Amino acid sequence: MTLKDYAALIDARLAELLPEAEKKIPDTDEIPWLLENAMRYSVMAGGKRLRPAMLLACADMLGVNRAEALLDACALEMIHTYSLIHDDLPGMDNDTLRRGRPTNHVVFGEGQAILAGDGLLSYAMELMLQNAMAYPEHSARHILAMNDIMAGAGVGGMVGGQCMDLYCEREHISDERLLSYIHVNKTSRMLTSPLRAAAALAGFAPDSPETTALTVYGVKFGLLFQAVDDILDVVGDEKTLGKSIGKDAEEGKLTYVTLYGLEGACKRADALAAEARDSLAIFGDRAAFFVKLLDDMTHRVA
Ligand code: GRG
Repeated sequence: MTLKDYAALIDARLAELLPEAEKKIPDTDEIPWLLENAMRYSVMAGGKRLRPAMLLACADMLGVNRAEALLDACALEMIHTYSLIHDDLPGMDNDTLRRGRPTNHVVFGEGQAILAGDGLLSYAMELMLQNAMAYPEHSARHILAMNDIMAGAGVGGMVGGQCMDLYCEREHISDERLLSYIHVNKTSRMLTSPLRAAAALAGFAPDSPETTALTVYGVKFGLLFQAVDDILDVVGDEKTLGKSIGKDAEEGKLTYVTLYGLEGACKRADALAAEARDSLAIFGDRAAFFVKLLDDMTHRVA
């Protein structure tokens, strides 16, 4: 299975979970049409489906029943999409283009966009809980997986990273240790949690050699992903990327490119890819998807 194959599986399930809704007064317990359509707008706008594909590919590698992992994978993509919607708000990055479309607040207004993000986060949690309840024989594994996903997305994870990012920008702080905290938490954690969650679903303990190796891969992969993101913000094509470019320089942000220069950032990305590849040794040939992913991400244009 390739990244595209996994993305197709996830797209199909997400489309079922967030169907197009008609305008009507909602029944009690029903999602209002407006909220459903605002959530659907951003979730179904495309996107690489990287995080949920990593969860499913890792589940496959470790022998987890794919059906048992699919809802968690969709939930992860919903959480990622919520973070993009909120990141684009005027109070944060104030962006008007995402996934090749006008951003959520441009179409639905700021208030509804905040709610679409909130809605995706809480809907994701509901779905993961429902999934856990459907497999009572594996409830401990599901709780561990949910913990990895929510901790990666949460206050000591992505939200914490975003908080320090806004803080550094506002206060014009360029501390290297804070930058490292921001990159690891804002970007890497959401790319590590899919792997840790899959390992949890497979029955591996959080401190097992397998989970530890996957965590190292996730962190390195995330930093590589961020380095390439920073490089593309300088040399990428807005149309291909589907989002605004040149914003980092415009806002005077501290990035891999400002820190190491363009060539240095490319070298750093190659080094991170090599370190991530080494961490997969424990899985041998079974890790082929993740080896290829490093190559795909290093050379991505979107
Ligand atoms: C608002 C809590 C909160 C967090 C925001 C997502 C995010 C954190 C910031 C976006 C800014 C940014 C460029 C982060 C670096 C990496 C990243 C998350 C890129 C977007 O992910 P992709 O490339 O997007 O996987 P697609 O659209 O393919 O899913």
